[in-house]
Amino acid sequence: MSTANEPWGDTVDVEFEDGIAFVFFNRPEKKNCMSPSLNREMYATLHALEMDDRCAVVVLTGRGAAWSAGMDLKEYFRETDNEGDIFKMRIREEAHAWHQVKLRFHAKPTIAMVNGWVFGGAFTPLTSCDLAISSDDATYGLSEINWGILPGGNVTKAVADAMGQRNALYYIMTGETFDGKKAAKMGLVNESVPADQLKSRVVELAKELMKKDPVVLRSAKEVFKRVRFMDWDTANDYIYAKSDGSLFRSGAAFRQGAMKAFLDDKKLKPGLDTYDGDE
Ligand code: ACO
Ligand code: V55
Repeated sequence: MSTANEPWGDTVDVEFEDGIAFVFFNRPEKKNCMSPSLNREMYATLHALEMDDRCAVVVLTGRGAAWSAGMDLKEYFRETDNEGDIFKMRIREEAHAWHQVKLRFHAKPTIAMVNGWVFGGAFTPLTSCDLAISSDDATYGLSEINWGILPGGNVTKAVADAMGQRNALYYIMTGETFDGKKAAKMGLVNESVPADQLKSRVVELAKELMKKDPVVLRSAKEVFKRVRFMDWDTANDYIYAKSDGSLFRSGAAFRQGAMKAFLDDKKLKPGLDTYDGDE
């Protein structure tokens, strides 16, 4: 269903193209840094897209020269420094919720399309996207140390997870920048491509994801994101439970049809291709 009252339009914008929702950080004049209003609008936007039939895949990107220059030092930090405790905690909660909760476990597959600057607090939405494709000329930095804070708001945890100990500590402690190629080498993004191929590569990847059973695909990513923090026995039990649950919710026609196409009709090699439903 498309929604009558679309929640984006101020600091966030959305463009639909062949099943892809391109979600833009849309404060190009501020290098797309994240203010409390942007955080609220992002949550509402991502929440609405889960129920929007125009969106099969979410692509998170930025307008202008930046992907996102991190937290808004003016509106998120300095202007809230002297607010009361509960107000401040709520500003943080909203900053956390849209990417650590809504984006990380979004109902649709998510791809970060990194077009430019990525600083500090932007590393968490980046690592919350399921997949990430960078432009070679994007510039990344854990710049917190350069202005006197440590990487907060789960940035430290996100980079421990996505960059490995040596790389994470190097960039946490030096605040040096690195480019898209380096980000790919470290595994922070899946791939880095020349700027003029960024969108076409992302569209190609999104189309590949659109061929899968969407319910099972959602469970596959959710299971992955949760099991890494579980012990082996709990993980094994949880994986079976989610696997059964996802087949129940999807109707399991995809799985049944694919087995028939492979085992009986010999029309499909699932090692090499995705079942297309017509085989
Ligand atoms: N917070 C607040 N305002 C910002 C931010 C930010 N994170 N990033 C950019 N802006 C604003 C600038 O203050 C400027 O505002 P103005 O036009 O009102 O003066 C506008 O965006 C344009 O930025 P410039 O600095 O003029 O752009 P330039 O191309 O020269 O530099 C760069 C771009 C390198 C991204 C620079 O703006 C910068 O260093 N930004 C801060 C990056 C950063 O350290 N972010 C915080 C990470 S730590 C965290 O997120 C917790
Ligand atoms: C950051 C820091 C925060 C936060 C979100 O370093 C991001 C990035 C200190 O608080 O709430």
